This record gives sequence, structure tokens and C-alpha cells, in this order.
Amino acid sequence: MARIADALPFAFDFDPARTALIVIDMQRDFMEPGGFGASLGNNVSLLRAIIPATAALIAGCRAAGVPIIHTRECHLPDLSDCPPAKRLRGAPALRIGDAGPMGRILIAGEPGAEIIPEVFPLPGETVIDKPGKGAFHATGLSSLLAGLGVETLLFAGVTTEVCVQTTMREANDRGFDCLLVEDATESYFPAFKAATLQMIRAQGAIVGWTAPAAAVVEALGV
Ligand code: TIU
Repeated sequence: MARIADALPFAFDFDPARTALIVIDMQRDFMEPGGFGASLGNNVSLLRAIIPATAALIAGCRAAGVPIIHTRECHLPDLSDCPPAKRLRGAPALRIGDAGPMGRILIAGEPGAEIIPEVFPLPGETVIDKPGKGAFHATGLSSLLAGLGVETLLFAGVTTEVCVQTTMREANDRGFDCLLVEDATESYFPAFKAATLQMIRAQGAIVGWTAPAAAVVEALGV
């Protein structure tokens, strides 16, 4: 067993042999100019601050033998897995499926849908393409985790209050102990990130725990 003594709201005990790291949507479409995040009017440069901590967290999990699951929010080229309500929501400069400077927005196989080089998956690591904000909806994540025998999930990625929180809340409902890595997740809205961390820790870890990447890596003993 491992312990993150300084996790919030209280110490987090977990078995590294029954733990996986889920890295959510670290894609060019969210983190670089010209993608989906920018088309929604966001300052995407805000997200880049988490790259060093996220890379360190991934390296620590790799060294400890903790499986890493990367997700990508993207759709089939014919948009058959994109509900019209999702495509038509809001007033983005470019909608899902439209042609942009990094290819078609949020379409599988296009340059913008790919994970940024700094945290790119190694051969053999699982990459899950997901059409929703949550990573369980319409994916094989549930059966993958069951096959791994995992009971604890560490979360990183973007954006904190959208795809990360949606996935973490559902994981919590599915019975996993969940910890969000504070400096390996970011929002376009700093206040939303802060509120999400508070909500997760509230009411005695009703959704889960939070801790910095260095504390997780230290607990893994690598
Ligand atoms: N817009 C926003 O904050 N996020 C998303 O649309 N997707 C993810 O969070 N990945």
C-alpha cells in the first residue's frame, strides 16, 4: 500500500498495483491556437502551465508500472457519433467537423485531435477516443478497467470542470477511489478549477481526493 499523507481532504491510501492513471484530452484541439478550445473563445495558453507536472506524473506512473490510459475527445469523420445538440451548442467560430488550421475540428485522425507531443502516449499505452465529455459514455473504459483489476484512479488532463470532472464523478459512482492531481489539470477559467477542487474535497471526499503530482510520485516510491 501507498499513502499520500498530504492529500486533501485527508490522507489517501491506495494500492499502486490496483491503480491506473487516466490522462484526459491533452489534445492540440484544446491546448493550441486554432483548435476547438480557441474556437469557443478561450485563451488556450492558460492550459500549457500543467505540461511539466503532467509529464512528471506520467513518468512516475510509468516507472512504477501504473497503467496509463489516455483519452481524446473526438468524433468519426461522418459525425455519426456527434449528437446535433453537441455540434450546434453555443456559437463557436468553428464547429465540430469544420475545417480549421489543424484539420477538421475534433475529428479522429486529424492533427488537432492528436495528443500534444510533451505527453504523447508510449507504444502499448491505451488511447481511448470518446465522443462525450465523460470517458465512460460510449467507450470501452469500464471493461478495460475491470480487466486491469483496478480499484483506484488518478486523474489528470483538461479541462478540469468539463471532461475531467465528468469522468471523475462517474468513476466515483462506479465505485473507484479517485484522486485528481491538482497541478496536472487545468481549466480555461481559473475560478472553475479552484471550485472543482473544492467541490471534490468537500463533504469528506464525497467525490474524491486531490494532491499535487510530486506527492503522488513520491508515494509511488519511484
Ligand atoms: N470546452 C471545455 O472546457 N472542454 C471541452 O470541451 N472538452 C474537454 O474538457 N476535454
